Amino acid sequence: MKLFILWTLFGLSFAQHNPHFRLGRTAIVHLFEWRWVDIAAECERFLGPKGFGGVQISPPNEHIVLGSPWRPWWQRYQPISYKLCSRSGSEDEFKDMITKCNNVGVNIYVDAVINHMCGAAGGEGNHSSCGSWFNTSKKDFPGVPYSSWDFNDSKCKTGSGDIENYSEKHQVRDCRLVSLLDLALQKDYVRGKVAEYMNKLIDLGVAGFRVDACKHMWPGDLENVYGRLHNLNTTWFPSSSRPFIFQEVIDLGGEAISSSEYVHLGRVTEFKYGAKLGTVFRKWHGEKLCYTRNWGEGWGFMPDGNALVFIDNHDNQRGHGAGGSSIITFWDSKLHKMAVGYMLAHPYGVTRVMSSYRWERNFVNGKDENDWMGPPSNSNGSTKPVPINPDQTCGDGWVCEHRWRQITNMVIFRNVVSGQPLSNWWENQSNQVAFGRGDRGFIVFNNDDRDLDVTLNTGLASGTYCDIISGQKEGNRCTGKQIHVDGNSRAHFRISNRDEDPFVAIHAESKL
Ligand code: AAO
Repeated sequence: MKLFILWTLFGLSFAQHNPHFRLGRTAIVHLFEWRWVDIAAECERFLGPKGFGGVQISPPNEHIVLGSPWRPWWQRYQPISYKLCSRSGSEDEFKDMITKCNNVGVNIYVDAVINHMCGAAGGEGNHSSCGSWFNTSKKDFPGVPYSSWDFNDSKCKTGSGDIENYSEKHQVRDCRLVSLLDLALQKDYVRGKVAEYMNKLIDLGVAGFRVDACKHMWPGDLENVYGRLHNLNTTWFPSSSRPFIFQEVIDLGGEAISSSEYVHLGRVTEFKYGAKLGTVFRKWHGEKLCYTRNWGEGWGFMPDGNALVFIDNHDNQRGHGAGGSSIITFWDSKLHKMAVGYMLAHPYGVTRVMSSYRWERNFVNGKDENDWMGPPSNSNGSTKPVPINPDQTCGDGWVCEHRWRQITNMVIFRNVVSGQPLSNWWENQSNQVAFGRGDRGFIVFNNDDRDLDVTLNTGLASGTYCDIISGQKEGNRCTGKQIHVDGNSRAHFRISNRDEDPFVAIHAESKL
């Protein structure tokens, strides 16, 4: 019996670490604030053909609508009910997206906001994305329904009712995060409602969840909710597949709650990854790229099999959440391409690429006063479509980092080298490094203030390869630099520090 319990516990939990990527795919893209119809089109015209493994979508459930035309992006982190109509579209559009993406091998991961409902000052009325009425002073959400019984306030011991001190476990989990009404997840009824919402999504065909604000929920409560979840829909996934779970826990060290309390339940966002790699590529605090020789656990990150990694996310690219000023975003495009390239080449973790929209930044005393700005919108507040330009970039303020050639091609690189160990490390004891992935791929970075000119062992078979950073292989032609690998696997690399992209990457399928 004991063995059986152990088996079910471990069997269940470790299964939730698997993203269930299809067709040898390896990377997730966060299409932040995209509409469902645009995601469906993007799966068919771009993500499927280019080998992306999945999309993290913005929360699909009903949320508060704040002002007109104010509508900050973060209104979607204030649930009103679990009905599937949101700024991104209707339930029918949502279903259509899941079907279209699944049919081209691209998984959908839902951003699940289950720690709380809207802010305490949300008021009364039906200013919500499906028009459900609610009243925050009575804590009444008939759209679910939740009533005042279903919230944690009686457990919270702070004067304000909000979290005041992150070094006290109980208040982080029982009080309100920035005044958001905190759900009582120890209650069977609340657990049931949350699981019902997530199961509806699983049955529709999603592959898993980014679970928002996990630090603010007790691991035991989450374990109970996850334990109630259905297996994935067998139209697209093998039978008995558990949903992929990746939990947002910000752990940069020094707080009462650490990510290790959650790793048995699913993967956890490794926030140290982007913060540290940002410091390295910016060369702050004496950091050098050569110090990443033991990148991963060697840098104090969580075990590889538990980590979900990213260079920036929707919070820290605009000063929310955590990570600080070292975070490298699309605003620093040259460094961003290199850092994302490094992440995708390196074997550690399940990788997520950010895809953003541009907003007008307005720094006052170092803080961006426009950090609230929502996605490109029409005058009635509805989100604009994502138009595709003739050169395949996106228009109307959508940045589409995932469509930048260097980043798309590195997503393909990661697929090609999947399963191969890190090999043939080289460095100049400064900011020039190179490494391979077995006999499948090789990458060289020059982040120094001088040129790189060196002959290296690549581990690749002899032949001429097309560099997928300066160009790519098209038919049997290479639109970028060509790299010649000799019979001893050696190749000569020249990278000027003044190059638009001072890195070079080749792989088995970029061979001419
Ligand atoms: C909005 C308004 C609020 C208003 C509220 C309710 O901005 O003024 O009170 O509505 O009306 C997003 C936005 C929020 C927004 C919210 C709801 O970011 O601005 O509030 O929607 O609309 C903590 C959580 C983490 C959370 C992060 C933003 O732990 O879970 O805050 N992220 C998720 C989402 C996010 C969303 C929510 C959660 C809520 O990704 O988009 O909020 O659903 C420390 C702690 C972290 C903590 C940060 C920020 O970080 O460790 O746990 O994150 O502080 O409070 C150093 C430390 C580092 C520390 C950091 C900052 O770097 O090493 O650990 O300093 O102090």
